[in-house]
Amino acid sequence: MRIDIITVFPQMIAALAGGGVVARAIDRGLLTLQAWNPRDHADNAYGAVDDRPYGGGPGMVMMAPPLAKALHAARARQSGRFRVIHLTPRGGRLTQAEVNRLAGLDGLVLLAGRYEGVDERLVELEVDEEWSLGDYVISGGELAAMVLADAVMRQLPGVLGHGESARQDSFMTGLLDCPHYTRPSEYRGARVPEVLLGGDHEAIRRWRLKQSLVATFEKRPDLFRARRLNDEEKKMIAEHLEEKRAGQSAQPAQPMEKDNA
Ligand code: 9D3
Repeated sequence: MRIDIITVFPQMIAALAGGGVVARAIDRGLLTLQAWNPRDHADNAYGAVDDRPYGGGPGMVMMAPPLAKALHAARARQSGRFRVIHLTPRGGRLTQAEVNRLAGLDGLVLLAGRYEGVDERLVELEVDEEWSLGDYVISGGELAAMVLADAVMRQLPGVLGHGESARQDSFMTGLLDCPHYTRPSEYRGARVPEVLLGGDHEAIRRWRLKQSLVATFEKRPDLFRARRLNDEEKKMIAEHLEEKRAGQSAQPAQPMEKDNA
């Protein structure tokens, strides 16, 4: 795969090649990564790539011409099936399903904006898709582009080690992961759950599945509702609810948490 990133902070992208799955993919010849700086394509004497917004208001807007020139230079290096993707808070929230789809392409051109955003005409003329990481504000599109590149690369065959690729990622199964433990078997008085110390693989499978189901039920009701349960899983959740009920009546009622109002 080839990934080009359009950014006024190409140094940030260099961090991607310094370690992790992206670095490994580059080392193995599975990925070519290149950053393109619109500043190198600015037509004014100052190398300015931003200007004040028409209509007034705070901040600056990235100008279309230098972005378009950087984008066209990147496009010229792409081949096969590729998409131009703008990372922006105005995009839909990126999901594993979209990441998997993008991993099937030959290349990506990622547009990382700064300031208040990018001139909309550049988006209309050049961009195929717009994606956001989620409903919180970060300072620019670079970190989002790096997250997308990492998520896509780990889906490519040969990028992860055997142990890692064999393992199903939790968002693939629709459940949160179970908790993990390693040595020592006792840490600050807390023991590793007994079932994990024995060799009963079926008991371990059931324990992990129940932990995953309960964590998803308690922390991610949105994921839980979207997932169909089989009979074994329904029993585990029923057990959990019974344990919770029993646990509550055995204990004095918790004082209600103070709200922030
Ligand atoms: C109220 C105006 N702000 C929109 C929320 C302006 C603004 C803030 C921060 C415009 C751009 C940015 C920089 N953020 C990104 O480029 C970005 C982003 C993000 O802030 N959150 C989640 N996903 C992404 S993807 C790119």
